[in-house]
Amino acid sequence: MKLNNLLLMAVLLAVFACGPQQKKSSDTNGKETAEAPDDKMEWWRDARFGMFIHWGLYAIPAGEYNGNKTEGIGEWIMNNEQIPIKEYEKYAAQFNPEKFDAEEWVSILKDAGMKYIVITSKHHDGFCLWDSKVTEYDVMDASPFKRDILAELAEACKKEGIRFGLYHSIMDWHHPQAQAIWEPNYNKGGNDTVANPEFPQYFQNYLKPQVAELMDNYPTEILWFDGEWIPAYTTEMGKELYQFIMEKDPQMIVNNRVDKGRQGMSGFNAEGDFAGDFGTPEQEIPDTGVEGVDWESCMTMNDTWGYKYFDDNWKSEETLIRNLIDIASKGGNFLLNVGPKADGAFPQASIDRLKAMGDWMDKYSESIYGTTSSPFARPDWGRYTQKDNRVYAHVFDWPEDKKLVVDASAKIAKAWLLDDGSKNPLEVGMNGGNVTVSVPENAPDEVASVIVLEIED
Ligand code: FHN
Repeated sequence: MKLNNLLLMAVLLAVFACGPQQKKSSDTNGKETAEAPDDKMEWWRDARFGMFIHWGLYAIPAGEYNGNKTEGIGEWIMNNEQIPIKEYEKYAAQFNPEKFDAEEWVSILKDAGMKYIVITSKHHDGFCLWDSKVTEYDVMDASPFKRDILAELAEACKKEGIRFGLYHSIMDWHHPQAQAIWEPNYNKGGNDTVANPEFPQYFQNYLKPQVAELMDNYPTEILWFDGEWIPAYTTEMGKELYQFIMEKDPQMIVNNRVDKGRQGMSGFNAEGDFAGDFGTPEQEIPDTGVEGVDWESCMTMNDTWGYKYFDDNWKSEETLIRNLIDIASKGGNFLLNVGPKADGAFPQASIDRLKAMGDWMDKYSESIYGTTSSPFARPDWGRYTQKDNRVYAHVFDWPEDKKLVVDASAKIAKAWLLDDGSKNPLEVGMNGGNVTVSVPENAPDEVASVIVLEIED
């Protein structure tokens, strides 16, 4: 392994030596117990690939307010276009997604090879996609739709064996005890300047009761918090909220944004004892993972999380497939976002990309599900993943001389093309001091072909 990678690994290990991703758990008194059994993360690690959904009132303006196309991400339109609360609330009366079909969403997700879903129960704008008992600012009371979206989606997931997760924003621009004192002192960048002195009451009497509703009323297995960066929210609150969740369900998987450890978009925890079960790099893939540290890169397909009708900057199918492989090669999960339209339909561009990812996964999911990070240095031609005594070589750049140079440390017992069901062996030899695998002239897959390297015991 190159020196710079060793140095990076040493730095990351030092930073995460006591990080919560080290599978620590707290007993009921909040004291750290010994290494907790790691069963709760097992299915999540094996899954490797999930769907993020950002959906809410912001899909109605879809990026435009008063004729102005907002420059920021779609779900921030209330803040970025300084829409007064009473004005924004009017979108609730328009929220009637007649094309919403939970089973269709889950069918698209499952066909793409995704194993879990994380949907916005409530984003920063405060509007709830379920029938909350602590507010009427929800789909059941404030909109003509009057259907429990989370319940319908959870049921559809259960039918298809898809794990159900919920995003929940700590920051809340609607609740009078949470929002910064922003009207008329409206500010850009959310309510992160003037902390509301009543935020502790919001935390105890609104945020925690809503989290309890999301745990009690739905088969929730992941809680994905966000909006934790505001000064009003403290690390003491973060640890209290994590403990509250663990006491209700110790199997619940909770991201590191429940506390204050996240370091911006890098998503990994700073040094120190912060709560949370996995790191959350956002719109980026870390250069390397860290053994024993769970993490998940969340990314958009274009540039926005919530739907914007004019955001056509879509990533290619090749980029999305190779991102999944790159992330898995580093031992991470990929949470890929869809921003449904106001009518409840997925954008066609999202559907097309998910179909292409599913076609690739139909052939090669064995090299993604249940794998761990590469045992070898990153090759120039692609990425490796590993599962037991098999190393999967994902070849982006097919060798013109039909000789794939593999890691010199690889002791290969047998090699074959993953999509060759008969496992016809490929010739393994030495070529100019390199270990090589002889491959056919044409790559089986133009985006990423996979060769199985069975490693000698
Ligand atoms: O502010 C949010 C943003 O709207 C979006 O939800 C992303 C997705 O992880 N998280 C926050 C920005 O870090």
